[in-house]
Amino acid sequence: MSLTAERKDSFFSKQEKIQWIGYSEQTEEELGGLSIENDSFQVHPVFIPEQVNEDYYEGFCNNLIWPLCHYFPYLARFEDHYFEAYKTANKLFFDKVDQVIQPGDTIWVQDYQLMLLPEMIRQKYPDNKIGFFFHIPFPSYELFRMLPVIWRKAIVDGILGADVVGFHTNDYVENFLKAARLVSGYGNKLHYVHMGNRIVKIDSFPISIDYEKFNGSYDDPEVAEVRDQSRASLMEKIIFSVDRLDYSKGIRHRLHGFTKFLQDYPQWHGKVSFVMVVVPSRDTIEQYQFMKMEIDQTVGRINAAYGDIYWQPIIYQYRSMSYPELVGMYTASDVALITPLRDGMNLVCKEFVASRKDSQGVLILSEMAGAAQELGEALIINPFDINGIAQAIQEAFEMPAQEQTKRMDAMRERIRDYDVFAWTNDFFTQMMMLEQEYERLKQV
Ligand code: GDG
Repeated sequence: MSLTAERKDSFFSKQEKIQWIGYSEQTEEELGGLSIENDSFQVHPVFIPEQVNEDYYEGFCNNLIWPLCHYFPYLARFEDHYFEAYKTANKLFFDKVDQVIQPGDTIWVQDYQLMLLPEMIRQKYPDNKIGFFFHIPFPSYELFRMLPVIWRKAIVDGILGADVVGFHTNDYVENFLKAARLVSGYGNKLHYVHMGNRIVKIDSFPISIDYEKFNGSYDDPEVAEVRDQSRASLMEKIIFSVDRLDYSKGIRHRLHGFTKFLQDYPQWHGKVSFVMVVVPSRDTIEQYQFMKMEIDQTVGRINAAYGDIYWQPIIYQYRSMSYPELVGMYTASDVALITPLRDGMNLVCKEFVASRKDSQGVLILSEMAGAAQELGEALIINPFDINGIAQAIQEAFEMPAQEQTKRMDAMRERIRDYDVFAWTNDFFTQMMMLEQEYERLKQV
């Protein structure tokens, strides 16, 4: 995490150097003892043997937990060796924590790859403060219960090794509390779970972005150049989307929605460019390769059916963009079209809004993204409703500038007031205040 100088009030900037523990793609030999360290943090690599990592990361994490939590249960694969590898990998992370940890250290564990780690740390270090943050949706109990009993109990108990457990939205909090009650019998009072001699707070912390960085980039010359060039070379109206290649992001539904728009509103033929950037991700998994092929074919079909020698409706790129290109496109676009079928939060929509220093542009956002709960001024759509997507594009294109400003400013203010630094501070403050807060609530 990088911190800007302006945010001296940030929790981390008042602390000792951060010890960052993370998986290393390079082996110990390849890394050759190289250590990454600067004034603010020091990195400690965790080496996971290739076979373990395949079953752990591609297996348990991406072939099971990811599809289950994103409501794609038919893609979930339940293999015993996945869970064994998951335990082994979490233990390797624990071993590294064990080498680095100091009395009084606060440990912040991130995401679904490490759900067993908080409890492992708790058992050996009962007095250290531990936080856990879950970046993807925590699913309804009916999906969670598809996991074998031993696995789901290990996950709930593993997470509850923390003092504070954070999710993006209240819905995910409620889902987790229900799982904790039904899987392990833990009741809660006002989102505090009682674990014998300690309490765990379960709460929502909607993750955010570095608002000032995106807002400030508007005037960056490289960003302005991309903006100017895109506006000059693309059509009158520009729609933009960018996501990792993933079935949860609703890329195919978006394409169907755009096709319906072209069918229903022919007045825009020759006047709209849909710039769709898909960033390669997990492309060793068969499901992702198949999806990529389908996207390629659909884009080809749409361009062939509607385009002509002067106009190509979809400009499609399957590779990542540089930061100036990304913000250049955020600020050149009339519409950001964000249609996930499920998304823990979705940062792209927040970045789009923060980048719009000109207070123009329309955000079309899926109700299935955690961010929709904060960004009610967007045009909220159901990504499965193809007609709804088409109508929202039409509404966005016709929205008066004044109305765009009103909606955009309301969203910008909200993101500015709760940026990623506020998010971090919020989480750490709750960890530090846990016991006092609990005592106070008991009096109420
Ligand atoms: C997970 C959850 C949750 C993407 N392409 C390029 C690029 N990006 C950057 C975006 C944004 C990030 O990657 C993507 O964040 P998202 O939130 O949209 O999605 P996930 O990767 O699925 O993240 C999600 C998040 O965790 C945080 O908790 O919001 O729900 O799934 O920052 O800007 N950046 C550049 N070029 C690209 O081509 N420079």
